[in-house]
Amino acid sequence: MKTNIYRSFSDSQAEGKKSFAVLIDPDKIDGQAACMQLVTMGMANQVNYFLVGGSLITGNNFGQVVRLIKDHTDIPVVIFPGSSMHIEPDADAILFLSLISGRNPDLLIGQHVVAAPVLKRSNLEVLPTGYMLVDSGNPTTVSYMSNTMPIPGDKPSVAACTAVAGEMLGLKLIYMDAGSGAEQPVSGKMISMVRKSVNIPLIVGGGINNAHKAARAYEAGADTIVIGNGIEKNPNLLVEVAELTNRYNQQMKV
Ligand code: 1GP
Repeated sequence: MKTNIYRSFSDSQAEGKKSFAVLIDPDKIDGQAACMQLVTMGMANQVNYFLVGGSLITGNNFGQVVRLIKDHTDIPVVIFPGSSMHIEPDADAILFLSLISGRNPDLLIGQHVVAAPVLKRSNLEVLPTGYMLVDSGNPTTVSYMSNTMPIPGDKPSVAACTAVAGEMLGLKLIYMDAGSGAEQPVSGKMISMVRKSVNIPLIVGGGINNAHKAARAYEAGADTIVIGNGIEKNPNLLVEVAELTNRYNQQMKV
């Protein structure tokens, strides 16, 4: 079983380093040129990961987007699947998401059973991930599509207990997500409480649409932040957050 990508998450966490993942939604990216622009900017600014996926993918260019990125950069490509159909063997790894904030058995274990034999035959590194949706003020695509109730944004202890349970079940990453385009990102208080409660790497995303919010998530204890929407609207945000990430990591060396 491959472990390289997981090791990069856990080594960074152990060293106190932050990492930055750019999410590309194949449905939203406006053609090859726009995708290439992000790839080029990602390389120039040492982005750590490209995540490819989304909770509702209606087009058929998922594989094309993965291959385009893989053909032009060594930055790892990690699938962020919306369903068991989103498996692309040309990627490096897949977040094997169990939606532990919800009580929908299909997203806790059902789709995984369908995906397991396909993943077993593939060369993808499987990253067992406790996925936690957090209420952000407005209904997001992911909360609607998953038919689950997100964790209330003002209940950090519920989030912490959920994350601890995920870790005890053997999940290797926790991903807290306010949902793509969320009005409010996950609060610093919730991030900080979850960070203190578990030892595994913590990914945070949803609604981080400026460098200030990115800094707040890092300060609160996120090891990795994911940005999609904000970069779709303003590609220069990629540069700003990459600089922020590098600044954090330089401080760690002092
Ligand atoms: C969504 O966490 C990701 O699932 C990223 O969210 O698109 O709001 O950056 P944004």
